[in-house]
Amino acid sequence: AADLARTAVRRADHLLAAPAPARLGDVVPAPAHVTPDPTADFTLPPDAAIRVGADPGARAVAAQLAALLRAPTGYPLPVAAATGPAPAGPLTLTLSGTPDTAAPATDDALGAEGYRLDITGDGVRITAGTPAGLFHGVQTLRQLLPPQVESTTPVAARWVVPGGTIVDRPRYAYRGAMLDVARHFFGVPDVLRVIDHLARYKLNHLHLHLTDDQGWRIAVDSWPRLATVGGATEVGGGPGGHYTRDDYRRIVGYAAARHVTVVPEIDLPGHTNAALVAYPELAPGGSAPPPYTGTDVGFSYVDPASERTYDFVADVLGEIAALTPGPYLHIGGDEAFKVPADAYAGFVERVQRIVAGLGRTMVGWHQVAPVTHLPGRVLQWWGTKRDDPVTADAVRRGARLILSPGNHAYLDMKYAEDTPIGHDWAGLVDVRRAYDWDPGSHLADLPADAVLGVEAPLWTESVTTRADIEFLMFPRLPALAELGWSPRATHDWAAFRERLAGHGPRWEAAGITYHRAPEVPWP
Ligand code: TNX
Repeated sequence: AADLARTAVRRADHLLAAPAPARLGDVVPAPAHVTPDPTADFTLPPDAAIRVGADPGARAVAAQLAALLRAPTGYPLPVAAATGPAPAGPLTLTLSGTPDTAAPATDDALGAEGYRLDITGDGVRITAGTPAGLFHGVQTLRQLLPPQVESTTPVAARWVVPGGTIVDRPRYAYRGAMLDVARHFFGVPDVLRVIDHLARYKLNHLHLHLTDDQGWRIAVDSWPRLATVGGATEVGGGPGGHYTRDDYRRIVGYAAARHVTVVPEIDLPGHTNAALVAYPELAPGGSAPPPYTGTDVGFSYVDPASERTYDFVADVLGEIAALTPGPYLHIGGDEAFKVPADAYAGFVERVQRIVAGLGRTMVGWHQVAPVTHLPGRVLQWWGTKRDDPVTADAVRRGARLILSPGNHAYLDMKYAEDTPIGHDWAGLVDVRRAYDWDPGSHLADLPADAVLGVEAPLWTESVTTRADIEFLMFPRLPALAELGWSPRATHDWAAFRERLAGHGPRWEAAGITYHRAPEVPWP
């Protein structure tokens, strides 16, 4: 009865709330092309059906759209097979043509992830060359519905979407976030929820920092003590934990269903204290260090002079690659302060051949830049300056970049002096700072096409709960997502903060914790 009463109150609240129709351009990340038609708003009728063709990927997106809408509307929303060349709406998903991934971002070339959204008085049609494009189109449609669409229980609302056409595709192919599950361990449900957050803002890569001094978080059959011993610690002395192979498969599968690619990181040769506790034979000198639960960096490393180390690397990366469908293996490479430069270079060169032998592309933090390297290598740049000659030189030698400037993209930086968790070594990163930089021109002496994309890392030395994760991600993750997706011509802080403000009620309805940043005009 108490539940019913609460539901009744909630319904009444929503009926009283002034209807705030979204404008067609009120989308984060900002779409490439928006053509509103105020005469063509569409209202979802209770008997609406979703039409979709035979392609299994498209049908999966239709099922996701139905699930998204059923919860708040209470409508049945059957998914019906489209018959004939022009299936009748009101909600239609169409997979059209072949994706032309090489074409420039024009209206008629939607590329691998673009979509077209047509809203008229009669219905809504999403057209794309790929299921990923349809999925991104659904995320846009979701934002154009009233905020109550985020409710997980039925609410009374008028389900109106603004009329017009959006034609949209991303600026960069790589748009990601990183979660450090090593400093503090986060279980599968928390990771799946982070994937939902990424998908909502059209981010398409989840980088999992799986190993560090304080914990090893993934089961490896050939070296079982890595997880059972190396996984049993975390910052602050908590119990830690690790993913079984099935856990990891579940994460990868859930991500794939949301068009998110998992990028696993095994941090080498430094940041390896947990591995050394589990297997002292990997340590220089061969003796086990004590487990580490503090927050210093740079003191540990696997012995680059020992053949056993390369057996370990090949076994671990082989097993991880077998579980990971995506093209990337991230080998870390940061802050190996105790390893002399030539030994470090030799180690990274050998590891990158192991990665290439597994048919994967190596990603490393930009500390690997000076090393000679195989074609296609990706560097993740986390500097705080506007120029980096060593990285620029690596780019001239063929490397490509993922940009994660610490003073703009790091989600573990505090928003302000009084932010209760987080770091400040790269400065304070408020929402404006997270938004006001241009990946295309941020680093000097780089050709624009060297930039593969952007990523927002979240290190978790001070992050212990799901609410902590969300508090640091929202609203900075949407800011980063817009830099990765939207054409530079749409970049405008004043407009962005208005659009962002409209997401506060959505996050509240979805139960997402966020920082009510003072520079955003929340309703
Ligand atoms: C530097 S950024 C690190 C991490 C820390 C982080 C804290 C990078 C590649 N390494 O080990 O967690 O600073 O902000």
